[in-house]
Amino acid sequence: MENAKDSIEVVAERKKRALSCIQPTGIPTLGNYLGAMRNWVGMQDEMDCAFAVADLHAITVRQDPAQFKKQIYEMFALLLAIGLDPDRTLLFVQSQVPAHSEMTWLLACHTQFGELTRMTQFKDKASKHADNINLGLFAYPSLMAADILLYQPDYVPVGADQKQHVELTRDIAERFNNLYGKVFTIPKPYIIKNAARVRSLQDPTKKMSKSDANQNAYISLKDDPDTIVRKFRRAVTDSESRVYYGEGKDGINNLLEIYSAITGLSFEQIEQEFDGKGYGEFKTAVAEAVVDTLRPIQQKFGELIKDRPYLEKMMAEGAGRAAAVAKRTLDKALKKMGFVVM
Ligand code: ATP
Ligand code: LTN
Repeated sequence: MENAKDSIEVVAERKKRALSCIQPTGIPTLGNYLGAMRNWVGMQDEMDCAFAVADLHAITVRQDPAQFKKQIYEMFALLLAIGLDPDRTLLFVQSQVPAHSEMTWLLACHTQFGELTRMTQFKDKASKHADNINLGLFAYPSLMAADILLYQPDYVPVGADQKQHVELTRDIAERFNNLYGKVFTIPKPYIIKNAARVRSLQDPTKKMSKSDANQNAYISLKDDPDTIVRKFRRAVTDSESRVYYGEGKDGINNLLEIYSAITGLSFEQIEQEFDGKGYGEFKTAVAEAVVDTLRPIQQKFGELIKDRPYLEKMMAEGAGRAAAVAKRTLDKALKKMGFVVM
């Protein structure tokens, strides 16, 4: 009796778990930061967190090997620079944990062709890279499901564009559990409403994307203060001059969302702050708020990126810890399916 009671308490007290990953396909934008990465930092206080550089996902489109390697180091350094703490949080590089590739095959055999053809990201990327619609691009969600399910997270903090992939992961996990018995925790997408979809500064109907051909469309986390101010000054708005959130004001709405996400002020408070002032003044204020937010991150990043031995040490530690967790889930899945696990 004693034991049963104890175990109930332990279950109730288990900290929630969260996992997310980011592809090393370039320097992240303000959209990646506000929509996803910044929220990860705060989550460390409440949950057991794991975050990874999804390098295997990045090769679904062609990468130049030398550039790719640089981007993997940069993304890992950036995770540290934004304030993810390797003492509390599991930080690792996906390809350094072989269980991700192994689990992908098991899950690919439980992912339906029809499901994959419905994925918006696949349709988008297939049309952008029409000369290279490879099997990996199509199977991308099975690898993402493996990333997630190996760590049994309760939440997957992502921007709104990834919700569909997390929902497919849930379907795959439920299908697997129904067939073989409970192996996987069913994860939920965790989408921060504020800044879930930061828009392009040049076409505010589209999301801000680091692969946009027009550099004025996005703020890179590496942009210097002058560049940030210049890009915000050029941001596309509308022909009015009053700062308020409204229909047909996509450009201003986007700036309001960015400013609100950074300052914590509500739209009403911001509207009051800029009452009687024009777009120029508002754009400058948004730019300055962004510069102030990025300054400490850029400083830390500058120090870390010069120290490859330190980054490699952190990668090795993270990969070791991640492999132990991942192997446990992989073995459980293999056993339940009937494989002979040694
Ligand atoms: P790419 O431009 O190369 O397709 P991306 O900029 O969309 O990539 P990812 O690496 O795919 O970036 O995304 C990393 C995380 O950032 C994901 O959780 C994604 O949902 C989030 N994210 C990406 N763009 C935005 C945005 N504009 N606003 C809010 N969140 C975003
Ligand atoms: N597909 C995601 C990156 C990604 C991911 C994951 C996110 C790969 N594996 C696991 C959350 C959990 C993207 O393109 N942003």
